[in-house]
Amino acid sequence: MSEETKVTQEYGGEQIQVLEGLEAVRMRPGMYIGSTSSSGLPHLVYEIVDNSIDEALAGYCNHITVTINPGNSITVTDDGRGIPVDIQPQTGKPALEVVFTVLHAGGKFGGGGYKVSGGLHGVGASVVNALSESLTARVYKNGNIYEMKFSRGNITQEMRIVGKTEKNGTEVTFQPDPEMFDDIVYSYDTLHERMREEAFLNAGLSITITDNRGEEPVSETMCYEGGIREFVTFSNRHKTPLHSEVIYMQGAKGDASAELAIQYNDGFNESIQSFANDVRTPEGGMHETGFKTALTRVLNNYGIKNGIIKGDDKVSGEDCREGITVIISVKLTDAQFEGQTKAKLGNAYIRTLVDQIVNDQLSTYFEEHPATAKLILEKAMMANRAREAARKARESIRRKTGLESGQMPDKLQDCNERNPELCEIYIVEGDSAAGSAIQGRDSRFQAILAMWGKMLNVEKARADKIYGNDKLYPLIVALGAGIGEEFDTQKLRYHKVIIMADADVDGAHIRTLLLTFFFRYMRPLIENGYVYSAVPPLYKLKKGKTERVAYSDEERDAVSAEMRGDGSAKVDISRFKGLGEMDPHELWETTMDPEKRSLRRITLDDARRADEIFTILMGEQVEPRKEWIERNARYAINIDI
Ligand code: TSJ
Repeated sequence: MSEETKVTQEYGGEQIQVLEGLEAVRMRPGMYIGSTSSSGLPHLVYEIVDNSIDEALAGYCNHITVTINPGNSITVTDDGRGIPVDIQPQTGKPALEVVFTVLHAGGKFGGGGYKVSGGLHGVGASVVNALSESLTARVYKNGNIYEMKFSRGNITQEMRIVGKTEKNGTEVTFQPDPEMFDDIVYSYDTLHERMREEAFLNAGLSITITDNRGEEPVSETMCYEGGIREFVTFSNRHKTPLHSEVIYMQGAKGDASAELAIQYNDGFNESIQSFANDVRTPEGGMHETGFKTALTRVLNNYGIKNGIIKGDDKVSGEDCREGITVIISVKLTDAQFEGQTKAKLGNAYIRTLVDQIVNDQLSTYFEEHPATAKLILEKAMMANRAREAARKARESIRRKTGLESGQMPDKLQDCNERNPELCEIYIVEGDSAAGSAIQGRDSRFQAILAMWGKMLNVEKARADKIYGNDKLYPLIVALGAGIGEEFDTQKLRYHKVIIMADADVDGAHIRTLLLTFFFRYMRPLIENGYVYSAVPPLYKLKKGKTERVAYSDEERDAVSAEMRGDGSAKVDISRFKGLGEMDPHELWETTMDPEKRSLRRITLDDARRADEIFTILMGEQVEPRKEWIERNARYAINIDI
């Protein structure tokens, strides 16, 4: 910014400065919204909605609406005070104009007079404006309706009064610029999921999301008086709770506040969802650390004080978190997001705040609810015993199979290269596909692991059983990095772990199982971006001697048109039934050759979703499973449960 300002000062024109600020956004949109692929598109909506949420946090707004209009423009409204419209002394322009034309104007404009409450959010209205083909802002304030219009960041209509009103609020409609985004079709589900999250995180705030693109509108209004308490109930909806009441804690110091909601279920997995200023922090950070330390301390202290823990059978942090579902939400004015993906909260004082809240309030809760305290502590002690048993089982397996001898499983056709950074392992389902992969691969750096048969039900199995399972054992040994709390990425033998499964129901099933397994027992594998899904072609097109493949329906149509050319010779289109059907050369050419293949990197979100589907399919509860199967009947026919 400062460099641009310098340059524009030479030109001396304020208007140029504004444009250059927004021009920078159009030059490098990814820097401002993360990505211009379909994953970046929803961020335009979040940037706008954040402003309304700030208004709600300041106590002036109760209801926000988000509407997807036909043509994929978006309208966001709120019933707050309305963006200020008076002329700012420094710029001589209406505040409304500054909000949409000056980069990072929010929180600063008005010389403190219009400071966005708490300054929590990005206030990226100008970024959204720069990336919109058109944008209309209407402010309902002082009895008037003010309107101003823009296109790609430039003013197309100065602010003017267009009518009278008794309402207060802001309404913004924008059309994402197709020049800036690969795809401008909004996903209702994505926006719906995020808005639901915002509604959970801001108790009492009502958010309506509507999709007006179809024949019938689709709409849902979400308002949770219980806030993150209801978020926990929702997260546990497919699980069986250990205690009926959600434990809620909350506190504040200075500008910072924190709230937590906890409920254990009868499963073994740990689900911690943490947020800072309503932004997900998938890699945790100081708020999670503070929580974990305090939880372990409170449980051990309670156990010792009440004679439940005797001697040195103290429970570990992991023991205390088996079967826990917790939401941690902190709000602070100077949030520092760290790590490669900025997904980790770095402010150390938040650790102290959360630790204190949990230490004081959870101890009190346990004193007042001894039955719940006992259930939770006994679960942790059970986990402790199981962990001890697992350790013994592991050692005996090591002795029996020489895990440490470096001997590799029969099912693995290893590669010659030894540097993990250069090595790839393909996990292939089915004998014939594995056979083709073994023959087709480049054995210098590509290893093949064949896996088949129905895999283990990881949800019900505990770590000790997993070690003995003959389906997963070769995978654990081949990767070489251990499992669970012992998992060590330093020891990983391949930095690309590629799941190669068919594009059908069985393939989806295998992928879900593997992702669930990685998510639960080798999570750093996914966090470090080592897991991929191979993308096999769907169609084969033939014209005379020429053969081409296509990876989607669109590509099939395009390639077919291209092959047909001007002539009218017939193009033969057939569907690949499965990987097993391809010969080794074909498989190499289409799916394995690093020069030509495409790989899809699996994100933590993908894995979390897999875990959820898996829980539904394999869990104890019959109702959600029935519902899921009915909803997905067309895909689920072959899923064996
Ligand atoms: F992104 C945005 F700027 F375009 C936008 C802002 C979009 C939407 C849908 C809403 C808003 C917005 C801004 N809603 N409410 C506000 N409130 C203010 O900007 C505001 C109003 C009054 C005062 C004051 O001190 O009187 C201060 C502020 C920040």
